Amino acid sequence: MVAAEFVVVANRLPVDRVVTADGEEIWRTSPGGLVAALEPMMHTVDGAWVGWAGMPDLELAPFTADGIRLLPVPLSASEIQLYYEGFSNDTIWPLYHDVIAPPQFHREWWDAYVTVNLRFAEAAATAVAKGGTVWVHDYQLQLVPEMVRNLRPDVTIGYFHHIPFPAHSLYAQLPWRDQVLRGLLGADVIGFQRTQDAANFIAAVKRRLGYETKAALVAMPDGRHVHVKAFPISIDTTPYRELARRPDIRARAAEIRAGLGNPKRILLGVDRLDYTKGIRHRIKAYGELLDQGRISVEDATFIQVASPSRERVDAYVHLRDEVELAIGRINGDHDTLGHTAIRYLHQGFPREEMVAMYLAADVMLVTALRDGMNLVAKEYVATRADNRGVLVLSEFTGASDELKQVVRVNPHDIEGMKDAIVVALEMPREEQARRMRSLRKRVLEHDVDAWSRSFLKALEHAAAHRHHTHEQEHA
Ligand code: GDG
Repeated sequence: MVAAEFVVVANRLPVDRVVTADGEEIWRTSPGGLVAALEPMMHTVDGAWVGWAGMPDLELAPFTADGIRLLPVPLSASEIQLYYEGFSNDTIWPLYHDVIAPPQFHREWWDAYVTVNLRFAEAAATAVAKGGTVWVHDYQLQLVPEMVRNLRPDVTIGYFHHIPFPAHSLYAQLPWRDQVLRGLLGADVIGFQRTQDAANFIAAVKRRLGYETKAALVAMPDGRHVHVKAFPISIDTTPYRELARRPDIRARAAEIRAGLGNPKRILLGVDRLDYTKGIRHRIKAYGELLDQGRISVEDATFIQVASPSRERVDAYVHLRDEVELAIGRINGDHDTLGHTAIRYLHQGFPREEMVAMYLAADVMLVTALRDGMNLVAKEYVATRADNRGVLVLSEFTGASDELKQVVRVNPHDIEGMKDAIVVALEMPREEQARRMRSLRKRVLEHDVDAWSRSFLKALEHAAAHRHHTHEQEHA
């Protein structure tokens, strides 16, 4: 196998298995943000992507999909349970999202996490060319940077963390807190979504490992310097802007409104069905507005898309029950034969349909209790070419550091959220336009391409610095 100059390591390969019209099974790259961000890079340099193909016990040889070289890492059914559903999604995910749900600590989950991280690290270390670059993604693979460094001290390593990094008082609960910090510090550059995440990480490193830090640099005992910084992720705005212009999709948006009985306003929420997204709080606020007669179903219908997620993790099973019970009650109390309070869709949709919903929505509700960034907020903004529409945004999202002209909410404050929803529903056109113009400027200028370029620039800088230090030491 030819060694790759640039290796991406992520839990999932960026492909889905699809069956073509003539019955053939093929892999097609999934249109997710990360692929969009890295695709140009994967084509121009000699790149490869290490990840899991999404199915248990599947041993696949390396293959190419849409010109991207893919190196599948197999996971057994039991590893999926322990490493992925267990440690990643039931220990790290709740702990790093401020313990909104109680994290579960199990030693056998941790053992599987170490084993699987090593498998990913070995695959990357085998694939990468001499002096090449490895870019590791996200909380499922926090030990990979150190493992790759041990196997391949010649390569430059980046790590990007897509979710929040918690305050030390919470992080300290993790029984393997020092191992995880050391795992991450194997990288040359560690990227976070917000400056607060980077600050929390540096504080944990100082406190737990006692390493010296100066501004954004951690001085390691082996003489390396690790660069820790915020690189707020964004979206590829092009498909959203293009779809939003298409006449058929604009017609579909009108059809959606008509299908709901032409309410005066449409409110929209789009989330994976996850307890971090604040779906229950949002529903409660909207339900109370109806109960109190501050709005009616003719005034404002609420579409909630809750795409199925992590359905084998207990906390998600309970969440679904709670959300569906609450929605059932509100609809039962307030629906009429012509109008519905909440149109709830526990389904995934093609991107075309998502954009039609964004276009139909007068008010977008992003009320996460904690969210690394939240791309939905940016997608909504990208589609609003006519500068209409209002974004209600939780201050606990990474996006709220960048998007200032929103109706900002603390989702724990139900009264505050009710007032914010009313403000959004009643906002005059001119004010909507004034705010949306500035939101669009921010999102269109700071797109995912700008994000990956700035991260890669930091990595190049780190590589140059490492080579320089290496030469000095060996002069
Ligand atoms: C993690 C962090 C961070 C959702 N339902 C459908 C659908 N989606 C798409 C959205 C959006 C994406 O999924 C979700 O991204 P978010 O950023 O909102 O949230 P997470 O999934 O939690 O992502 C987050 C992100 O990583 C990137 O670093 O921002 O904080 O938690 O693109 O549009 N897409 C389609 N159908 C659906 O039904 N097509």
